[in-house]
Amino acid sequence: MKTALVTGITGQDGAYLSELLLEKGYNVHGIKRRSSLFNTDRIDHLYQNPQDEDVRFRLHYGDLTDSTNLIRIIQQVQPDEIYNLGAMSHVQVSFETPEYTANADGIGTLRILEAIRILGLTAKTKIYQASTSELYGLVQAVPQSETTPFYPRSPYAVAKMYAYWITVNYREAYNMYACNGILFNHESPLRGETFVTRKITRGVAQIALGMQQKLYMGNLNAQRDWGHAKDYVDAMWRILQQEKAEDYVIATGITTPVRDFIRMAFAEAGVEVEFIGAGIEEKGIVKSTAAHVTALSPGQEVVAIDPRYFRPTEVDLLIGDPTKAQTQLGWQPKYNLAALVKDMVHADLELFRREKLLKEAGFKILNQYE
Ligand code: NDP
Ligand code: GDR
Repeated sequence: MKTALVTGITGQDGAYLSELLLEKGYNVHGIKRRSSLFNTDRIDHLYQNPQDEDVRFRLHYGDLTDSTNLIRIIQQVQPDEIYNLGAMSHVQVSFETPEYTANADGIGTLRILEAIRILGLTAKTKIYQASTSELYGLVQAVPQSETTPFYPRSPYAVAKMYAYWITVNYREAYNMYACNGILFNHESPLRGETFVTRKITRGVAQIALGMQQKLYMGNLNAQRDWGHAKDYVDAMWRILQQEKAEDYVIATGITTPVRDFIRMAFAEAGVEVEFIGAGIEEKGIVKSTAAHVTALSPGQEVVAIDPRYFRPTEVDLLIGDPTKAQTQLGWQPKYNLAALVKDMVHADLELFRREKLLKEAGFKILNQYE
């Protein structure tokens, strides 16, 4: 039975990966941060009492900014595989917290690699590093593959660039099995509430149920290669099961503007929308082709642009080339964009139907997020 250690286990990918590894018979250990409120909603269904027999899912308190804690946990767990998914993962927030982002996302990866070396586990422990399509940043060429040059456009992407190269360097310097999965955007009903897809599907659900009037958005022209997180965690596992440690792009190969995701999400909830207006310009660039989006029936404005959501530097276009993953890993996604949108919209409709019932019964409803 193999043992895996997952950082970022309370996040979207950590939850799906834990399910997959448990199904495959792994012992799964996860690192979670202490917080003043419970932060384990996504993995509560996997929880086992430490007192139970045959416990295969265990959590440890820890933080990627704390090396001694990482060394202690890795020494205790002696993992066959580490999936380093922990990160301050929000691109826009990284402009507000650049130093912390560099520490957790960049140096955090170094701390894991060094812990493996210090503990003499270089021959035993394989490492997966959660690298990102944000590394490509300012478009150099499309579709983006393992050989496309990087040009990061945010403190998040610059921190992840350090993590990418330190992983490659430790593989070459110490012969470690350490790999980068360069994953393009992947979403799901478990996606954090402030990422664009989930913000849209939550907004659409609330508007369709009459619980909210309008959604305020940023740049609707950005194009992303969106896949389903369930498919992408399978790729992470495959990356660590190869003869040789290598880096892989994981993507669908299809790109879609944010505007079209909005249209698809409203349509899934039975609301047809029309985009109106010339758009908003900033630094001479039209950031959005529509100033307003109106539901055709009953003619209500349902989306408006708020320039506060424009980023100081934007990543305009991402399209991945997953050929290497398809041929070498045998990886194929099961979900296309329509199936992803359907999954997310219906999960949020369900969630907000319940919220509405609670609200009508006099209970407080969930926080609204930006
Ligand atoms: P989430 O934001 O959903 O989850 C991030 C996880 O990291 C959470 O468990 C969070 O804990 C944890 N975390 C944050 N800071 C620290 C820290 N200092 N120490 C330890 N843990 C920390 O991200 P996703 O699941 O979407 O992404 C997983 C990884 O993949 C991230 O590294 C992300 O940057 C990367 N990535 C994601 C892509 C995507 O499209 N989803 C694409 C490419 C890469 P808490 O719950 O307490 O906040
Ligand atoms: P991204 O994801 O920055 O690609 O990073 P996000 O969903 O935040 O943004 C995608 C695009 O949508 C535009 N956008 C908005 N974004 C947000 N969050 N809120 C808005 O209101 C809004 N309006 C328009 C953005 O400008 C952007 O162009 C995600 C994260 O998961 C990273 O951790 C990961 O590395 C990359 O995907 C791949």
